[in-house]
Amino acid sequence: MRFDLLVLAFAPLVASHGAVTSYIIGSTDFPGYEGFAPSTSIKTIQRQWPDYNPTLTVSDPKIRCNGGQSAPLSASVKAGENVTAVWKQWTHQQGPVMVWMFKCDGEFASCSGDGKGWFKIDEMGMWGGVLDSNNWGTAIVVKNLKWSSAIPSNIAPGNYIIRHELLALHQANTPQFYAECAQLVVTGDGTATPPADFLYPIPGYAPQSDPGITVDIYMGKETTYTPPGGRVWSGFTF
Ligand SMILES: *[C@@H]1O[C@H](CO)[C@@H](O)[C@H](O)[C@H]1NC(C)=O
Ligand SMILES: [Cu+2]
Repeated sequence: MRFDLLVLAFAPLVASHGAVTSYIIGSTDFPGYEGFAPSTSIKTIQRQWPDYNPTLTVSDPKIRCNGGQSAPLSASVKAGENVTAVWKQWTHQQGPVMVWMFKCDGEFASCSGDGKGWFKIDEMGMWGGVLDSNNWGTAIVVKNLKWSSAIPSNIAPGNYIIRHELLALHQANTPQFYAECAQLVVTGDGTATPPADFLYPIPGYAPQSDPGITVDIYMGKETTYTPPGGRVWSGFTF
């Protein structure tokens, strides 16, 4: 009886949300967590996360990596190469995709992602002028269950956290943040680092009242949308 109730309680949540469940770099697959069981998982490059549930406020520490603090492995990627995140399931078609990085000072084990060090390397908001549409980055994730981003080609090598964020806006004024992180060793002979005005803290990369976060997409008034958290850093700043 209890068991049935639990199943009923969890089924809709599991069916309607999602998380990054693996990564592809070059021709290599890097598994992430599945089945909400980090403690019994094989070792991964992904920071552990407990469930598919959204984070509801931009100031919640869980927004950083869905609760994950560290991972035993890391993946090597050349500057300029693509990293593709894979979602086993995803259903929300309104809201931006944002991909962030954070440069670690040293080892991953002591790199928590604290401070104003997060910068965007990729994003897709909305196109076509109608917020209540499926012309959104997250709708592309529904279709492909993948998102591929290039690591800036001239970025300084080192240890980085990569963070894939889906911000679901289908509930008016009730944003849902879904973000997972993985550990990357970036190689190459680049020297670029993002200037201060591209750097944000996570949690707290914008106020909850940011129009890119708290928005009623059904109001029919707005025709443009700007993802929160500033501009994408391409690696080249002139
Ligand atoms: C690599 O990432 C860029 C975006 O940064 C994207 O436009 C391109 O399609 C990706 N390439 C592949 C092969 O997925
Ligand atoms: Cu959901």
